[in-house]
Amino acid sequence: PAAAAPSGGKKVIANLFEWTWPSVASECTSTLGPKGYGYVQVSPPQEHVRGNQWWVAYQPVSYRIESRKGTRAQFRSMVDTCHAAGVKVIVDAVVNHMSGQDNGGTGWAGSSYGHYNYPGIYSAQDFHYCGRNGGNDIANYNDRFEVQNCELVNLADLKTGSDYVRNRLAAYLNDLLSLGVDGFRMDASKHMPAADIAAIKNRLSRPAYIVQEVIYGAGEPIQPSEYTGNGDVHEFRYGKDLARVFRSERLAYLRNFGEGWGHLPSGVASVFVDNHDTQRDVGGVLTYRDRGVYALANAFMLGWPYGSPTVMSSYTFTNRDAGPPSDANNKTRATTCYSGWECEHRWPVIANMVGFRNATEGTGVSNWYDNGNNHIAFSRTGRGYLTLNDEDYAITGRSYYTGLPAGRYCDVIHGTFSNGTCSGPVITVDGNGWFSATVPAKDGIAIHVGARL
Ligand code: AAO
Repeated sequence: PAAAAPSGGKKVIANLFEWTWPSVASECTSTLGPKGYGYVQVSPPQEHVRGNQWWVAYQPVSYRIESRKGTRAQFRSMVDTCHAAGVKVIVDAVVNHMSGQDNGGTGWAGSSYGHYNYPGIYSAQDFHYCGRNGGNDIANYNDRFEVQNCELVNLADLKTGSDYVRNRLAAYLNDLLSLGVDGFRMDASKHMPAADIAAIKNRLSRPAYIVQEVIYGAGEPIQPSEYTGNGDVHEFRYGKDLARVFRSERLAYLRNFGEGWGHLPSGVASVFVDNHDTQRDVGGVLTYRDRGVYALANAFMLGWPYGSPTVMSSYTFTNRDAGPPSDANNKTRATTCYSGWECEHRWPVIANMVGFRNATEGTGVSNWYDNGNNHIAFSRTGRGYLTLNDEDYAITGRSYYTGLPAGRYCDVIHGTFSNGTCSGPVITVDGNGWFSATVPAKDGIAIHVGARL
């Protein structure tokens, strides 16, 4: 399904949520490329309704590439810059609906529109009107018809079953492909039948990576597994389960994390510790607010061979609707990390574990060890070794069997490897594949063949 994934396996995605195009471009060059990220996922680029909230981007008004994130020229230049840095670009594609404004208005780039009228693009006949719940809104997720024919929070629901709408949506996506885009996150996929997404995908001018947003809901009739024929699907259970394990259960339970937990098949699962919705609306996931534990959870995700991982990059917020820090509106200046922008993708543990992921791609897990509680360790056969200690105490002086070639390895949890040197502790693996070390409380050690001295 993921026909356009780069050879040698799927690469790590950084989700630069709400970053402007010039900011994304400079981050590709300075950080994403050098750290080995394979993709950047960017916020919806089409013209949207006006407002300061982040979610205005999810209310399309036209398909002009003209938005708070930047102009078409800036978008194109960003794609080119990221490609030059070895980073592919995934666009958050809002194709299920248009705006949710009852009285219409003027879009970001000046296009006027009505709730069910987008001049030159869509008119009244192109939308669903389900006539339920005192209007057209979805109320009952246990009703398939309603979820796919009513409106998600008042957003004018496109008739994705019609040829006209399919062609128009494909034209938008093909325009993005012509600008060099490599893939799409299909927003609100649950609200479109899988066959409609397939029909749009079939109209694309070339293969593209597809990942669909279908939030798993226990007992709901529409299941994530229905969509795997089109490409990858976000596995929302992953972040929820991982948070529960770190917060109130035992890391030892992770030994079969993924399919063994009823999650989607690894080859089609898109996973993350949190995303822009879960960090706001669904209690219980780990986020940047959890600092060190969040870094450890991401280290596990990147170290564990299940699914295709996305690293979330957020901005600090207290109000769920609040847009990003002010420099998002300044399209000429780079986003400033650590001043309102959390930049989790730059946190040393997370960024260095991207290198671990790349160095261990395609290998399985062996030499699993756990203490029955919150200390775990495993090899990525012949390529790397990760141990995490989520106990409240240090594990001192234990020996670990890695099966790795003898040598001196950079501990990439505590140091960065570059130009043959390690800025942190060096782990020595002996001729039999063992090393001894102390793992502090709430900490870890990671070594891999790509960071060997
Ligand atoms: C804004 C205003 C609205 C206003 C609207 C129109 O907030 O008041 O009516 O404008 O003017 C984003 C924002 C919205 C914003 C919207 C448009 O989040 O606040 O509305 O832009 O600007 C469902 C969908 C899923 C969707 C999610 C938010 O299935 O596709 O709702 N996510 C995407 C984007 C999201 C975006 C949109 C879609 C729209 O990622 O950012 O909205 O483009 C259950 C169901 C899920 C359902 C959730 C929430 O999930 O299973 O399908 O998601 O409920 O309704 C546990 C359960 C799980 C449950 C979950 C959450 O995990 O296991 O079943 O909790 O409760």
